[in-house]
Amino acid sequence: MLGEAGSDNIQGEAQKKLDVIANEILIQANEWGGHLAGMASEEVDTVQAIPREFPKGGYLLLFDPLDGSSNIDVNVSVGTIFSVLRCPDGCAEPTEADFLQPGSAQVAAGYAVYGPSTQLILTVGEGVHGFTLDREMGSFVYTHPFMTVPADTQEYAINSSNARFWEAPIKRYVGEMQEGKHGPRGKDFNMRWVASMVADVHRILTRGGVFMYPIDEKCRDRGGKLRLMYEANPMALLIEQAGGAASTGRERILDVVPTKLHQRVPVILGSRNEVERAAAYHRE
Ligand code: AFP
Repeated sequence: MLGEAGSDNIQGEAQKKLDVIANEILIQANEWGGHLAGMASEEVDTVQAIPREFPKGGYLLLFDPLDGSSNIDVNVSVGTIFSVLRCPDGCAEPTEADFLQPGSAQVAAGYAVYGPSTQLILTVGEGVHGFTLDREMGSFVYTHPFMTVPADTQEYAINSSNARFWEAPIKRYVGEMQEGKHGPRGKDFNMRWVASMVADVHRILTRGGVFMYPIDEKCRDRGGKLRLMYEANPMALLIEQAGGAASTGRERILDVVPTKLHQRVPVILGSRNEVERAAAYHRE
């Protein structure tokens, strides 16, 4: 089950076998239900039509079938991220243009995290709700009503091996946190980085924090590292619904108007006061 599948996805990244399998499972599980007009997957370059033999509905589903795939071989948490949009009127055969809606248009978003327990975290625009898989019953139990992100935190998540490539505002923001209680912030900060966005965001929804994948010199040409439609938008909706904030550093993520399906953006999200501070440093 593990290892390379020997093929590349649209982003030019090697696909793991589990990425391919997860993608196929999600398509097969969602194509026949009658709710969807079309799907788009991080692992597939074009939009995924609903086969003719199945009924169609009014929604578009976007997903990252297996986020954090570099963690598969080392048995660390991975997850599935999804976003739901309304299909514009008269959208019988949706094209890429029908999917290019800002994150604020999402009608639902969520993720499943495959960790010590399997949890499904969901928003339909009325708070964030968590469900835990009971393997004996074979169903998800509603265990975490109205999850919230505290406005302040002393924990941040960033891949600091990229520090030399960061822009000045992020260097300043992270540098001040690293100076701890003797620096301008006057308090010590803790750092975590799982390299599965699902797991990092799940920690923030559980105990607060700020997650960053900013633009840097390595990913500037691509616009960032994380994908707007499959990672940034669904996570931004969840975080905002939980009382946090989500920014590119220069604008609210949910306001970004996409120009292509596999677009990438810088991401700063989590505890509101920290995200606002990082955005203020960008404005300066
Ligand atoms: P993959 O799913 O393609 O492995 O990427 C995971 C991810 O998009 C996101 O989940 C992580 O936060 C981020 O990449 C980790 O990136 P680095 O390996 O550069 O730290």
